[in-house]
Amino acid sequence: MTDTKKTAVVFGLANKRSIAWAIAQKLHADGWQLAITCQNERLEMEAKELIAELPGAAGFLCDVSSDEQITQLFAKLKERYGVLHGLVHSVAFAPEADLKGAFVDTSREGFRIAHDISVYSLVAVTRGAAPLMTAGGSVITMTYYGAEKVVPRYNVMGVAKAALEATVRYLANDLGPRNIRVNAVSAGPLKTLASRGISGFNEMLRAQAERAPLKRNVEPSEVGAAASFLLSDGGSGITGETLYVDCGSNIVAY
Ligand code: NAD
Ligand code: 0WE
Repeated sequence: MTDTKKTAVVFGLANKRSIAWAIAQKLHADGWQLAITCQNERLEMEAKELIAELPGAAGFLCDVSSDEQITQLFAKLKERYGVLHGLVHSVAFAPEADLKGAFVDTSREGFRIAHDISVYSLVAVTRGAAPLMTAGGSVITMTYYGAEKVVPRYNVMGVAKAALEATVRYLANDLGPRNIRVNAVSAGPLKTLASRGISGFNEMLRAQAERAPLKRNVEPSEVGAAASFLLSDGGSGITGETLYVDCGSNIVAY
């Protein structure tokens, strides 16, 4: 039976609030076999307990800034699963100093790191996964509205997300002939490790809910559901797209 299951690798699990966790839970409920990766040993402790909640799921370590770790991970996945059908990229990082103050003050190193971890990593892991996606595949990444409109303090991450959305289109064009689809999910603001430290984040959530056509903030489970749709056969005609899961916020001016 297990070899009739589709297999996906998920990048970006840190804790129970991670978007990667909401996506993994939904994929597991849909019957996917999961390989879930985590950045380092420090985060692995908590991640392991979560992964244990999903029977059949396995945990791996992979720092996406390392080509060597990416190569080793996909060698392990090839050995264990043979074929991959899905990939979830839910990873971003910019140095804290570059997510405050003015964008014009972004350091060369902060710009490089933000783009390396948040954008290039999608290219690197997709290249690693593609040879295993011999029956076609679906890749998704997580983006945010700050890619297209200025969000105060999102700064270099906004520029990185713009590059990420363009990267999705170029990857989709490259891999389409192999029936590998590549899409982005643009989530409305959610309370996670990556957003908790942002000053004024609660105020942002409140203002966003008021403006949104659905008059509320998005739930992690709704992001998980959209991700599972794009990974499923239901998404078979969709590639290179950015799908908004934001209670409609992006369609209104104010
Ligand atoms: P999170 O902190 O739970 O997830 C970010 C993950 O990136 C963490 O698991 C972290 O370990 C991982 N990561 C960072 N550097 C890494 C590296 N070098 N190697 C491997 N992994 C690394 O926060 P989240 O909010 O779940 O973020 C997930 C994705 O969703 C990000 O791309 C983020 O930009 C995006 N997103 C978040 C929101 C939001 O409001 N929280 C909204 C839209 C999009
Ligand atoms: O993509 C993100 C957050 C990404 C992120 C968060 C951090 C905080 C801790 C990347 N790098 C770091 N580095 C750290 O040191 N989001 C979409 C959430 C988010 O972050 C914001 C937001 C929103 C929304 C930052 C400023 C303004 C709005």
